[in-house]
Amino acid sequence: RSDPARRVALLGVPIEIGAGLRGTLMGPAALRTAGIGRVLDQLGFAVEDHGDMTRPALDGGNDPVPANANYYGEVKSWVGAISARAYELAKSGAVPLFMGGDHSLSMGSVNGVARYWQSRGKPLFVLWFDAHADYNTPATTLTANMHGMSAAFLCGEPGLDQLLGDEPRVSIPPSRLDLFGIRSIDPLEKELVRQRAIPVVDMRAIDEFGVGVLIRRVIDRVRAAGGVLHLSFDVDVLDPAVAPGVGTTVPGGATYREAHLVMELLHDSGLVRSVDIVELNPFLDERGRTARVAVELLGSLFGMQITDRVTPSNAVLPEG
Ligand code: 6HN
Ligand code: MN
Ligand code: MN
Ligand code: MN
Repeated sequence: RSDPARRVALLGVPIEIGAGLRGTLMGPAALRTAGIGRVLDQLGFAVEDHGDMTRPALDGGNDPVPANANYYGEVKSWVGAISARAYELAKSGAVPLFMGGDHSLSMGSVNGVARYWQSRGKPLFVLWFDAHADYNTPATTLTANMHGMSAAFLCGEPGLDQLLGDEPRVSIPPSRLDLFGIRSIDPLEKELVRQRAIPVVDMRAIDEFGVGVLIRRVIDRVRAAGGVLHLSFDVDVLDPAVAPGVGTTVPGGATYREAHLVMELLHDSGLVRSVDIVELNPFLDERGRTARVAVELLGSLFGMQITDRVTPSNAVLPEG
């Protein structure tokens, strides 16, 4: 229990203004109600619940507000504060689990953990498990919603350059971002993803080759580089029949088992060091179904198994 990797630090990040619909601010409460703490505890983790962040005061900075970035000032106050918390939690040696909140929170969480791993000289890879690419900038967006810009921001795309305030900005090389499960991408966003040569596993690839082969390929790349992995899990990657409680449903998503297999293989890899769970909107959910599924999937990510057995020999082996 003193092994740091056996510690999970929960942090609620009740942000909702990055999305087009209100309600994700209830996400952390729903995840707790669905039993996230209990599940991790039963798996043998020491669970530290750091509570919910409070809405930061509006940043006094007087940088010009970019066009096409809704609630820029509010998102900016959140993101700088989230990044600072993320850095500290990663440094503490626990596995931070950032409970959103909309996906704009990842601009802070990933930046903060990336800063920590940079200081340790370890390459950080980011697995963006999402129906969407979130690779818009103020120049490409059709909605101006900032949750659609997080991945692009993290890869250093221009247009939101003062967003972190005093917090140092760490850019993720586009080759270390994996867009996984996507099926909705805007025209100029698609062009940018192509130009940057971002690794993409879209739903068609999952249908053709199977999710197991494709996630193993991601894991192998991280391991070969001696890296660690951040999972940014947008629950809208799941099929809306499985996870109706999200604001931006897209048909044709991951099935219940496809998503579990991703989580199970990620667990077996031993490479995941931090996690976001985002876009859960309890206001749109049906009898807590989506919150419950999200917690079950996090259970698999942290080691819940159907039968306790070693990973089959065609799989990557756990680290260490
Ligand atoms: N998410 N591409 C759309 C937009 O508004 O830019 C959707 C973004 C969804 C963002 O789900 O995290
Ligand atoms: Mn997203
Ligand atoms: Mn999404
Ligand atoms: Mn499928």
